[in-house]
This record gives sequence, C-alpha cells and structure tokens, in this order.
Amino acid sequence: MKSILKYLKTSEKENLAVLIDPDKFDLKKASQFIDKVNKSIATHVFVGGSIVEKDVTEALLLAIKPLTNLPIVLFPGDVIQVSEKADAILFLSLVSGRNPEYLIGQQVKAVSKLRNSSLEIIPTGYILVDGKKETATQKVTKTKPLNKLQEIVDTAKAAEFLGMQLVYLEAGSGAKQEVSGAVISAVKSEINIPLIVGGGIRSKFAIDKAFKAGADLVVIGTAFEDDESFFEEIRK
Ligand code: 1GP
Repeated sequence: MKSILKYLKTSEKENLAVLIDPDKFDLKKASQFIDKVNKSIATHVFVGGSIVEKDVTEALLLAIKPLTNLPIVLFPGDVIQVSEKADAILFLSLVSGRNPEYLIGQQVKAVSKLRNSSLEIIPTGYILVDGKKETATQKVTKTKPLNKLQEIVDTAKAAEFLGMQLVYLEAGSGAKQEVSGAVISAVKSEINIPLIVGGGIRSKFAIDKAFKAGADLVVIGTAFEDDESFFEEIRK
C-alpha cells in the first residue's frame, strides 16, 4: 500500500475518514456497514476509541480488512488498541494537554508493539479544541481543551517544529460544536503539514465548511453511529 502520509501531503482531494469505535461497533453488522462505506465518498477508515478492551480492536480489524480496499488507519486512544492488522497508525501526542502520560507515556509503552511492525507510523500532533461539551477524550486524559485561537495556532506550529507530520484538530467525539472554520483556516495558514479535523461533524454542510476552511481530511464517527442513513448524504 502507498504511504498514507505521502498521499495526504500531495492530495488535492477532499478526504473523508469514517471512524469506527471498536467499543461501539456490532461486528455482526460489519459487512453491511463497510458496504455503505465503500459506496460513499470516504477515502479512509479510522479505527479507535477512548476506552476499548483488549483484543476488541484486533477482532474488528480482522473483520473489516477483507471487506474494503480503503486504507485502514489506527487512531488509538491508548496502547491497548495498537495492532498490526491495520495499514497505518496515527502516533498521537496530545500536545494540547499537559498530561505526560498522553504526551509521551503511552507512546513509550507502544514501542514494544511497534518496533518490528510493518504499520506506517505517522507522528501526529493531537489538539483538543473546545467543543462545548466534556468529551471522553477530556475525561480519560484529564486534560482541558484549548479555546484561544492564538494558543491553538501556536500549539499546531509547535507540533510541526517538533517534527510531527500531521496535525489533528479534535473537538471530541460527539462534540456539540465542531472546530470552527476560523480555527481551521488560521491553523492551516500557519502549518506546512496536512491537517485533520474531527469531532461533532454531522452534516454535508459541516463537512464542506471544514474543507473550505482548509482541512485536508475530515473525520466522522458519531453521525454514522447514530444514523447510518447519513451515508446517503455522502454517496459517491
Ligand atoms: C472523534 O474526531 C472524531 O475522535 C470524530 O468525532 O464522533 O463526533 O464524529 P465524531
């Protein structure tokens, strides 16, 4: 498989990832769900959640891998979710927070699983932005989201200066308010690496707004969990 990072760096396309939380996904529905993903404009499948029990992620990956040609990217909430069965992993550091466990602790613990792995490892600055609701990420990581524009922009730039290859602006799963166009465009004009945006996006209108503001890839999870008919809005 082609490098996912290289693809995102050069892609002129509007990329959309469907996020599957292994904790909330009914494996019996895998084939029906992935069929809808395949018929949609989605370009990537992300897999991950805040709290997922051991082996659940791997079982999900094994079930969906044969069903799609889309790249499957791990978006793990913690080291338990690291698995060899995906194509790539967002190697996240929660740079908006000041909890060392999520800045570097979990990453060190993941090394024994990744050292000999064939996964594409993509260093990603993960920035939690205020989505007007306390989300699972906040609770689990015990960190606060950012809400000042300059602080968000400076955090994204610091991630780039540190050598990270992607920035992920996250309003949090199920956020009341998605990351605003103003925040997306301010960050986009500051950094020279691809920008992922997710959290609270529930309509084609919101997807288009994020792309227009400069997102290179938009991530949607809850909208599909709540109502699979949302796939109709994003059919190819
Ligand atoms: C969460 O960015 C993702 O980590 C997606 O959020 O579930 O609100 O779509 P939603």
